[in-house]
Amino acid sequence: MQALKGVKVLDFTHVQSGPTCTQLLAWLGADVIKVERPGVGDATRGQLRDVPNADSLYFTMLNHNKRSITLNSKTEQGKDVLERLVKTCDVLVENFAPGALDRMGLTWERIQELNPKMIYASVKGFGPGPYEDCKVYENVAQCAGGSASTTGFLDGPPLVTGAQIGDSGTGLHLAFGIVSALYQRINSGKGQRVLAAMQDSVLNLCRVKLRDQQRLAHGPLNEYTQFGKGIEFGDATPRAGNDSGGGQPGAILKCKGWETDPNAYTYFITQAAVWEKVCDTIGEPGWKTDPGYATPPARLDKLEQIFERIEQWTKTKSKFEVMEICNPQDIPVGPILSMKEIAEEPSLRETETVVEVDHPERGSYLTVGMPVKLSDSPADVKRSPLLGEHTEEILTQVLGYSADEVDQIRASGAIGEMKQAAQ
Ligand code: CAO
Repeated sequence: MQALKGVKVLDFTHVQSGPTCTQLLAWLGADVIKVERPGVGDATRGQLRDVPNADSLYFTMLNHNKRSITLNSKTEQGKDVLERLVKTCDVLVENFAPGALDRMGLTWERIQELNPKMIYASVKGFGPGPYEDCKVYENVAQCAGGSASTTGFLDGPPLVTGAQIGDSGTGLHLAFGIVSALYQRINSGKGQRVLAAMQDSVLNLCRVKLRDQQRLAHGPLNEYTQFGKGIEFGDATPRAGNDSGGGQPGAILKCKGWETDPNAYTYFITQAAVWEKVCDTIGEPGWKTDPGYATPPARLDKLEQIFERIEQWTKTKSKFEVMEICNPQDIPVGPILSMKEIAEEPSLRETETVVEVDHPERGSYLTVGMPVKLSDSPADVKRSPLLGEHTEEILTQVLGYSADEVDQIRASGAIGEMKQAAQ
C-alpha cells in the first residue's frame, strides 16, 4: 500500500509549479483528479511540442499518475460538479493567478462551508504584500527570491539557473505543506490553507546567501575567491562564480577533452582535511609543508594559482578518471554530467530516477521518476492522462452521477470531448 492511498486530490493546477506538487502526491499513492478547461486543457499540453498533435513532453513529464476531467467551471453545471468535487476530495491544489479561484466562486469561506476538512493549497508568486497580485513565472521568482543576484560571475550580470527552483522548487515546498496539513488533520479534524509563495521558496533555497549577507557586516567573506584577489566587497552578497557555498575553496576545472566537449569539466574542492592528499595527487608534495600553502588561511590569496596547478593535472585525465582517483581518497570532486550522460546512465535507470514511459500519442519517452524513495511506498510511474480521458469515470465512479445525468451535463456544455487512447 502506498503512503497517500485513499487521499483524493482535486488538482486545479497548470504549467509547472502546481503540477510538480500534485505529481509527487500521485506518486505517493493519492488519487489526483486534474480539472482542465474543455478543449484547451493545461496550456503546457501544446507548448514546446516535438511530436505533432501529441501532448508535449512539458506536459507529460509533469502529470504522471493523474486522471483528467474536463470541466468548464464557469458554467452553472460546471460549478455544481466542481462543488461536488470539493465535497469529495481531501485536498484542493491550485496555482492560478491571484483571485482566479475567488472569481469562480470558490472562496476559502465557500470551500469551508462545502467541506470543513478540505486542505486548500496554493502556489502564488508572492506572499501577502506589495506584489501579492502579480502573475509570476520561474525566472521572475529566481530574481525576486535572491537567486539571480547571487548567481553568475562577479564581473557579469545576474544569472538565472537551469534548475527550476521557482516552479518545481515551490511545488516541492507545497507538497511538504500539504502532507503536514493532512497529518495535522488527523487530530484536529479540520482542513487549513497552505500557501507556498515562489519568492519564499526560492529564498529558502538561497538561505546560505542570506547567511553571507549578515556575515558581511562583520568583515569580508574570506572564503570567496574575490577575497583572495583583493577585490573589495560591496554592501550585498556578491555573485560568487563557481565558489563552493560551504566555506571550502572549490572550482570547476577543465578535464581531458575540454577543447571539444563542453562538459569535460570537474568540480574540485580543496577540502582542508585532505589537503595533503591533494598535494600528493597533483604532484606538489612540497605544498604540504611550505608555510605559504600548508594552512587554509595561507592559501586564501593563492587560490587562483592553486586551482590553475590542479587544472594542469585534471586536464590530463577524463572527468571520470578524476573521480576514480580522488573519490577513494575522500577528495571531493564531481564530474559535470551532460543531460545526455544522465539520460544514458544505467544506475539512474535501475533506481527508477530516470524512467522510460510509453504514451499512446507520442510513443516512449524518458522522464524523471520519484526523486524520494520510500521503502514501503514505491512509486510506479504511469503515463499522463489525455485531455478529459477520465471525465466520465470520475463523474460516475467518484461523484456518483448516473449515466443520464452525465448526458445532461454534457449537453449543457460543462464538459468537453474525452480523448481516448487508441487500443
Ligand atoms: N474552466 C473555466 N475557467 C477556467 C478553468 C476551467 N476549468 N481553468 C482555468 N480557468 C480560468 C481561470 O478562472 C482564469 O480566469 P479569470 O482570469 O477570468 O478569472 C483563467 O482561466 C486563467 O487563469 P490564470 O490567470 O491563472 O492563467 P494565465 O495563463 O493568465 O497565468 C500564471 C498563468 C502561471 C502566470 C498564473 O496562473 C500565476 O501567476 N499563477 C501563480 C504563480 C505560478 O504558479 N506561477 C508558476 C507558473 S509556471 O509553473
